[in-house]
Amino acid sequence: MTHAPHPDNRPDDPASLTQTGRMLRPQTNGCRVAHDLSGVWSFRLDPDDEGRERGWCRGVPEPVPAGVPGSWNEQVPGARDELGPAWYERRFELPPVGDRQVGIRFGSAVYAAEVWLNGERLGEHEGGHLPFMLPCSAALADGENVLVVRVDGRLGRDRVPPGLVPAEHTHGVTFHPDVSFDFFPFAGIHRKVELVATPWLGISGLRLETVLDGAGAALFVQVEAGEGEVTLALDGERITSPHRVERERLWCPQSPRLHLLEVELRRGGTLVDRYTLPVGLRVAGVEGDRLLLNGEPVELRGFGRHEDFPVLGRGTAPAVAARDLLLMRQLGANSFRTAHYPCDEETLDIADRLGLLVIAETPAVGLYFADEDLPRRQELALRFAAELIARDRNRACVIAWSVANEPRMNYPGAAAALGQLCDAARALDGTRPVGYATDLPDSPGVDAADVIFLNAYPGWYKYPARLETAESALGEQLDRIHGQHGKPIVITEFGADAIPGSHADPPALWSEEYQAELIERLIRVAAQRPFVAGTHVWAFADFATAQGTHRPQSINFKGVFTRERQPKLAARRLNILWRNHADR
Ligand code: BDP
Repeated sequence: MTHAPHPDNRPDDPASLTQTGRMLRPQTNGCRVAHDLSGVWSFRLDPDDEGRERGWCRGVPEPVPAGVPGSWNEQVPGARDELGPAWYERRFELPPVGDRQVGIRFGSAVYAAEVWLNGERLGEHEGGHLPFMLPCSAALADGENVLVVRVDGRLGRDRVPPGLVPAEHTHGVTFHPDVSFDFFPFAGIHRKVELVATPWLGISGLRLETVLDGAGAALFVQVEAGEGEVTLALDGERITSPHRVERERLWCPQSPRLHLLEVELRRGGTLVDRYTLPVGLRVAGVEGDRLLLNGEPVELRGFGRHEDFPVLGRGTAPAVAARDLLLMRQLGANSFRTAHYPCDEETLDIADRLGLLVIAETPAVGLYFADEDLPRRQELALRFAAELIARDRNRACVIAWSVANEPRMNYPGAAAALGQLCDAARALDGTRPVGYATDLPDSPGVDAADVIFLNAYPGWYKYPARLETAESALGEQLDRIHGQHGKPIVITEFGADAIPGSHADPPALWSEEYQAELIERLIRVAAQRPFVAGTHVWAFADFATAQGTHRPQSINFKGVFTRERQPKLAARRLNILWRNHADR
């Protein structure tokens, strides 16, 4: 255990709080304050991008009310296809923060945010779906404070995920707005905003690692903190690092036990800081062509899941997350992928509690490797992977990292770029398998992954309406990939669109029967192959896309549930297939 002062953790160093914010999620206890600023904010679109010049950073004129968290697109009438910039304002009275360093932490602003407090610029952050903290002690006023945020959701080739991408680097479909990925580019402040007060030179970082050790496991705890004495307790009992635990206390889907870890920092006998964290102890890894959890082969059954709900857009709500994850458990699923970006932290809290195994994905969907802006996209993809790993590395539920989804592999530099992303993730966290979801498993680059995450659509994009051909095609593809690489394969996407209420006997494309039948058949094909370590149906629920001629109602209907979370036939079918698994 180390508790040397973190070099960044200096009271006068603005980077210290940024770093702290990334690594330790805010909490309120006797030493810390996390004051939620969610609620009704003031909002104004700025399509001509004139707000900066007009000084809106001091207060937004003629705003409309808007809910935070939430996307603006389905919330503000007429704003559906507007991607910004837009301005948000929130006034608040300073809560009693005492003599602590204060920052403002955003769970996610899509795509880029610039922040002012009382007219003073606090900083900016690029990239959605990941938290950032901006120190603000010096800008705070005692009474009313005016917080202003400019959010820019516009698309660009120099962004990740990229937009406005030339057709030869996309799947060849045209959307409005012009995205190269298959979901609506919702914009806004999508997650909690908190005013965070923490002790100066307090606890700034925490890193946990569980290692199998004979009949049990050892938990290693590394604490970064200012000067002083650090103590640890697990479930109320003092421990030191490493701490041995018996096998029955390990976390797994059948028994998602969480233990309360308490970290305290004292100086001269006085309590200076305290941080608590519910932790699950478990070990994830790969051996040969098997994916292992706590040293035993594990099979993932579940879904790819978007954060998407009517009116909220991509704004998160714990009730929606709870319903989704409870429905997954009810069906007998044990896993999901956070496609195609990191999910909200409260969703991961629920996954930890329910024993769901999560493949956590970065926002790098639709990467392409043509020269234009390539270094910038790669730099961002690397940065976002690092931010994701810093946020989620202590999570029991997160068992693997996916560093990209369906990168276009038609450029010579593609394989090397993917290799660099996988290596970077492994260097930051050597405790979880790394991969990327690919629809092109025969391209070079696949060997960079520890697990092959395969997206495959036999019976839909390939061999549509031909159920038997779809089965044999998937079987052949799986055997070929396995023969070439000898690694475990998780089928991270397969499925078919089903328009809710559309029925056909015999099953036909777009009907609920066809979707149910195809999913069942392909799961059976996978089940015959022990090296297939999982099947994730695409998708958990229907979700909004940009407008395009191949997306009726601007919805991707591959959900097993509707966008409102009502079941289609496939949900019942999956329940029958999955209900007898021991780790339900
Ligand atoms: C895959 C993509 C996913 C799409 C899906 C589909 O990874 O984002 O939504 O296809 O077309 O290629 O439904």
